[in-house]
Amino acid sequence: MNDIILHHYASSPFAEKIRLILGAKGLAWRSVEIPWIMPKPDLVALTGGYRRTPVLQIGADIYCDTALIARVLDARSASVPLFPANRAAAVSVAELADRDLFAAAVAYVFQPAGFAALFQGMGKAQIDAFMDDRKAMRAGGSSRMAVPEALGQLHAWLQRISDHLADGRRFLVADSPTIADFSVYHPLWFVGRAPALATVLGRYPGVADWVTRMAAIGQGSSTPMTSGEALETARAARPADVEGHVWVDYHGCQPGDEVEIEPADYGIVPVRGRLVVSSAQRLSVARSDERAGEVVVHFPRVGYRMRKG
Ligand SMILES: N[C@@H](CCC(=O)N[C@@H](CS)C(=O)NCC(=O)O)C(=O)O
Repeated sequence: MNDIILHHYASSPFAEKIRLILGAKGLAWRSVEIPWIMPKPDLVALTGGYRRTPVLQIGADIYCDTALIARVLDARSASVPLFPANRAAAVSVAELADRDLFAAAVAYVFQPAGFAALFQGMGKAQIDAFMDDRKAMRAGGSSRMAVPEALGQLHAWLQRISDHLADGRRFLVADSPTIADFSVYHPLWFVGRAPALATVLGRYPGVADWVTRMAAIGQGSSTPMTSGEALETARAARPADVEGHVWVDYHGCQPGDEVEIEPADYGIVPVRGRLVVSSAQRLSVARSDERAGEVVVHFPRVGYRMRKG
């Protein structure tokens, strides 16, 4: 009932961020493979609309976005602390990397040599479906940058990381990896999946060594679970993570108000429910689903917007 269930697919960089955190913390997890394009009916039954990857489930608590998932896992295991209090800047580095370095890495890989690696073994119809899905996902949100811009930004990031590591430190801000390391790592891991393009990393040997160190953390131990079993697990459980959060309100909301929450950048699908957590860092709604039962869907505040009514 308390199992850590990760809904993800192998080639997702943000999922790799979480898989590696699970590995670093030595947490056992259940692995639900989700489609990498819409429709994702079983995932959406749990989330109420949120479609991005990955999503973490613990019983009837559903956590969206790796910024929040990382905090939940950090609360679950103190080993390899992701948010050391005396290294608060790690969070800002992570947010920047999740947004800007990720955008640059994806845009850089989205060129013929990258497609060849990414779409290996796939037919034209599947590739077209993927491209259409991502175009639709970005409608009304941020668009993908052109390859030359992406390459320029990637080099700027790599140079900065290289300079930062030049004093011989093993990880970015502490003696062990923090959220900053995991967030900087996953976009570079994605570039590494396209060998013809990954040569760009070779020009920064200090970064390449750090990437090797991060990769060695591994993904911990997981056992497969079907999406049907995950839905059953949610249905059989009661949401547990709604107590003990101090109510912090900027929207004029009371507990129980009907609200909609959605990402502010892309994949903008509102999730509707009754607001049950409104804390400094988190917004959570309770909702009822025919197949998933009574669930609570949790979002980080940063990067999301909420409407009343
Ligand atoms: N801010 C989100 C971003 C997640 C994200 O963009 N994930 C990508 C995959 S790496 C995605 O959702 N792609 C579309 C999809 O999987 O349907 C997070 O940290 O979880």
